[in-house]
Amino acid sequence: MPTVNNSTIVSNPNLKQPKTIAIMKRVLESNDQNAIANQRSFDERHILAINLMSSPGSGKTTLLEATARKAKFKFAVIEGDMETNRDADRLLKLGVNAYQICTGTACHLEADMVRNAADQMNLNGIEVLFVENVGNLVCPASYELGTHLNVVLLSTPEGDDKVLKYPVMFRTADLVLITKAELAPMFDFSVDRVRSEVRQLKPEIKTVAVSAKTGEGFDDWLAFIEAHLQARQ
Ligand SMILES: Nc1nc2c(ncn2[C@@H]2O[C@H](COP(=O)(O)OP(=O)(O)OP(=O)(O)O)[C@@H](O)[C@H]2O)c(=O)[nH]1
Ligand SMILES: [Mg+2]
Repeated sequence: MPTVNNSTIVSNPNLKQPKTIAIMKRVLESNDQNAIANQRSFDERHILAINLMSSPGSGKTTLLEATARKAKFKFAVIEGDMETNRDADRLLKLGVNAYQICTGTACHLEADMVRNAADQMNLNGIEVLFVENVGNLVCPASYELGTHLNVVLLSTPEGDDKVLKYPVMFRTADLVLITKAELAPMFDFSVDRVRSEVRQLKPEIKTVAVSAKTGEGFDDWLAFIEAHLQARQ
């Protein structure tokens, strides 16, 4: 087994077979076509679509709950989880127009799932459509959904070393939200380290620290969305 820096790399020979590579390429190409169609449909309806991605439990749904309490713009949510309607139910309870996708075994959303969900929803008057992806810091980064913006969350209990360990995900980001910011001292989490590593990957990405408990950072989070809404008018 090959090793790098004394660590063992687990290699699956099947993934390197030309046939497997060709199938993956076709899946991604077909997904890209669906994503382009989604974006055209969002544009026609003047909807700003935002893909929220992060590890499980880093605070995506909590961010949306807090956004529902503070935002002036009208938004709807497509929720992606492997099982249960729990996240959509949390938002429906607050009066948010939310629709749950259960992916079964898939660890990410794909563009056709988002299209089917959007077709089931009444999006009249909606200005922003959030898509909460399945909790996973790896796979969702490879599947375009047709959203206009990617927001990647990193919560303080996960540790401040994650940006360069999961660069594919963080490179897709238009905004990085450091969530559970009030817990940073408890987890020796350095916001400065994350900011600097995000800049190292992609200098133009903005990083905002937020806390759903204290309200820290929410003005900046809402201002980010408002600025994109205005830019599209
Ligand atoms: N202390 C603290 N806890 C938070 C904050 N935001 C979220 N949490 C907690 O973190 C836990 C997970 O939050 P969720 O919003 O469900 O996380 P998620 O990213 O939607 O999780 P999945 O949908 O399973 O991927 C909950 O117990 C929240 O109460 C925060 O700002 N501070
Ligand atoms: Mg959630």
